[in-house]
Amino acid sequence: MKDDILRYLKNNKNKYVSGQAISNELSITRACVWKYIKELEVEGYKIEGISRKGYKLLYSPDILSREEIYENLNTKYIGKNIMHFDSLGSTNVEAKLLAAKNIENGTAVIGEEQTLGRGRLGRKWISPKYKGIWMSIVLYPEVEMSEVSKITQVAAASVINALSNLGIKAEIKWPNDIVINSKKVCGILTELSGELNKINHVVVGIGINANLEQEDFPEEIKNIGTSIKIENNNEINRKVLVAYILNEFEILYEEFLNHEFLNTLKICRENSALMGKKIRVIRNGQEILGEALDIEEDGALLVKYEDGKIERIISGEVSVRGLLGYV
Ligand code: BT5
Repeated sequence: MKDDILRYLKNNKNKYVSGQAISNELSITRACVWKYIKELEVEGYKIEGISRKGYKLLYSPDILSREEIYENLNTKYIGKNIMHFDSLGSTNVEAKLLAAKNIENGTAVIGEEQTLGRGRLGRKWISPKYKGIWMSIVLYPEVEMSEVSKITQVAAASVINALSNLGIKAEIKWPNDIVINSKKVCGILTELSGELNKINHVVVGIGINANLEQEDFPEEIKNIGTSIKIENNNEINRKVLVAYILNEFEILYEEFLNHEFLNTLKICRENSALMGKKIRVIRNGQEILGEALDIEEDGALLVKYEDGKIERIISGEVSVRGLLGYV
């Protein structure tokens, strides 16, 4: 009901709406309207109330709740259901629990803060409060297991397109990082639950350093991590970015389900931070120098080593770094 009142106020932006009009519209008492308005104020909404004129929404807080994201969302099912947490361990872990209970396809789990944010292979992902986008999408794709790693690239391409819609240029460091000026602003963690050749669910986790400050990064990742705010000298509107990512994701994910991967591939190739560059391929602690030649149609990275040998690298089996630094 509180969400309905908020929606009503948002639909009547810049206008006063009377308590009576809200109470008629939603079939609740005026006392109830007043109670919910007070609750919204506690959440950070600024609502002006003037007797005989009514209520007007003056300000919405910078939170990633369903109501805030809906304004810019135009998907059929991706992000239509949003589970918003003020704080939680990890959105991927929560999303997997919800997926095991068959929560609806496309549900997005979003946390303002993660206390146990996760990277690949049990690594940590720092996720300070209100500073970033920490989000996981629940999916039930009917595809071969070997196809699932492509969803990481669908997500990376969606982030690139969404940022580009906001005028921000970023690059993909194959397979799961987005970088700006050679430093990481986003990491993607795709996890799968399945048995034999049947996928139960896939959770794709996207972590974006939107408005982190230099001091939000612990010493050990200061050299590899950055935020969009630091690189662009500008605060980013997190709720718009979330909606844009979900919008882009649905388009490219639908194509992927229809075995059309070319658009994603094109975005990944054209915005690659590695293509044509000298790279270090790190496998079991051993480094080999090579050059990134291409991203193949199935999403594998094609690398040519100094001895002339060419290898297709499947995501996840190795780490890829730039010659001197992270990229
Ligand atoms: C990733 O792992 O890059 C995947 C990160 C996925 C995070 C999202 S947030 C929403 C969802 N819920 C989760 O719990 N996770 C997902 P990997 O490639 O393994 O990189 C991890 C490494 O990046 C760490 O070992 C650090 O060196 C570095 N790192 C940690 N936090 C970072 C941050 N906020 N920004 C940049 N680098 C970071």
